[in-house]
Amino acid sequence: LIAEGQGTPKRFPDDFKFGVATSSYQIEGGWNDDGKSESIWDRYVHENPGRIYNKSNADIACDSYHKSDEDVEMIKTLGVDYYRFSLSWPRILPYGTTDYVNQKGVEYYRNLIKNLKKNNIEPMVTLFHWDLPQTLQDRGGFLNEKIVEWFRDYARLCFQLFGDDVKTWITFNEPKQTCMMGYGLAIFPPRVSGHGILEYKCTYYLLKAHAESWHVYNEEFRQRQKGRISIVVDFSWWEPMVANNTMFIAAAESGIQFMSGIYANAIYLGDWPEIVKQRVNERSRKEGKTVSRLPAFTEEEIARIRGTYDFFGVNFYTSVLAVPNPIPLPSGILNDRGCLSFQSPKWEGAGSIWLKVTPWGLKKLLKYLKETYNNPEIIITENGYSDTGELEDDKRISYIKQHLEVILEAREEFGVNVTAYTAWSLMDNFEWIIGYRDRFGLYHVDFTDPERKRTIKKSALYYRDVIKSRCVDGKCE
Ligand code: GBH
Repeated sequence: LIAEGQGTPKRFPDDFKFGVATSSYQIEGGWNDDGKSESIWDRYVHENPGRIYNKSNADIACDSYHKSDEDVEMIKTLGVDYYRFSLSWPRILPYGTTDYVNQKGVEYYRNLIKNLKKNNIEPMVTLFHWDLPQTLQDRGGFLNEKIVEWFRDYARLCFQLFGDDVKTWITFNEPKQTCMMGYGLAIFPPRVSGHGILEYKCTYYLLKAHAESWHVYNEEFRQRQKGRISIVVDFSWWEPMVANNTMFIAAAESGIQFMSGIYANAIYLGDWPEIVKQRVNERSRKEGKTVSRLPAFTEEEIARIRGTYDFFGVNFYTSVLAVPNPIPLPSGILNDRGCLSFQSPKWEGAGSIWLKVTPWGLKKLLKYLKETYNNPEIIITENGYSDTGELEDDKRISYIKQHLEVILEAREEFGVNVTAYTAWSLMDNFEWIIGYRDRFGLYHVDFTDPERKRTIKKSALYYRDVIKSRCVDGKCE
């Protein structure tokens, strides 16, 4: 029954968990229903329609605000152990702070959570998946140190409200998109150009906000609620473009540290990654600055942030090739990192230009995470494939299958402690600035239909069979 001793292990152990994910802004709609206030994404898409593919927005999206019962039915069909979704901060706290709680918003999530529990699906809840209340943005957002309190208080409220039923919490999803994309490269809202200063400042406060929330959970809730809480960092695998060349190997290490390690190091090991400190401090000096562009953590801060995790949440989609970039460029995180990234034209593509199919990269990444971060328990919190929405989505099946295979291999060959896999996404949804063009769903959503009709795809049936059989082929020979 089990392919024991036949090379690649094909079967997942019974305690390995499977899930499926979404996020609030990408699916809910109901953007101003029942007292919800604007998030920075609402503001951005309304004021800059031209910056979103096809001028679309997520005012209605999948209309999950009115269809969560149907969503739960779909999740149930998959047979997953858990559903990863996010709470909309401005739906719960329209003014951003806990002075006023929007009961209608709370009720929406209460019903969803109760409904999941009733169907034996564990909720895995992300507190922040990019939709900051606009009112907090108006007060500086992540550049105001008060974000640490705002977020901590919002987190505490959520633990109070939902913590009896929610046992897995995630503070921030992909801090890179908030800090580097939002306050550095200015591609995502609030689109502030950071010039190698603000993206680091944002990261500094975000890490403190994460840590304070972890401490609140640890001290005030853990004993009674018995759950766990961590952060989710997105990693691409960085492969040296030239193997066995120290310059290229160093470029890859710098790339992964500046793009991802910077959000994990303080939490899992303490302080910024060494290479980030070295490079930014040195470059700041050369620029004639008396203070580094990278905020320095005090010893107290390092101690307070270190260890604020219960598992390692990682989103993985793709890989890049690293090339050293010795040309000194103006300040900015992409220049500080001293390397460039490319993707090989030989790699199989997907609907999204940035997404190339590289399961081998996940295998290498899992080994790297084990070795770099002291062998933490790893949960793959997102992994998925985009296309144009076909129902016979064999390429998505192949993508998921290949990634599940390497997870088994990494467990077996390197002893990596990966305990769960989350498919992104339950259904086609608002893919940020790409609008509804790139489809990641296991279910198709018809966005031209006022009912937002959902249709099951072949990949959903495949995933269901994997979960049922616990084998990547969907059956165990
Ligand atoms: C995740 O981001 C997100 O958590 C999720 O919300 C999203 O739907 C999903 O993955 C699929 O994208 O436009 O060329 O500048 C994954 C990381 C970050 C990859 C933003 C694409 C933009 C590339 N994504 N990035 S580009």
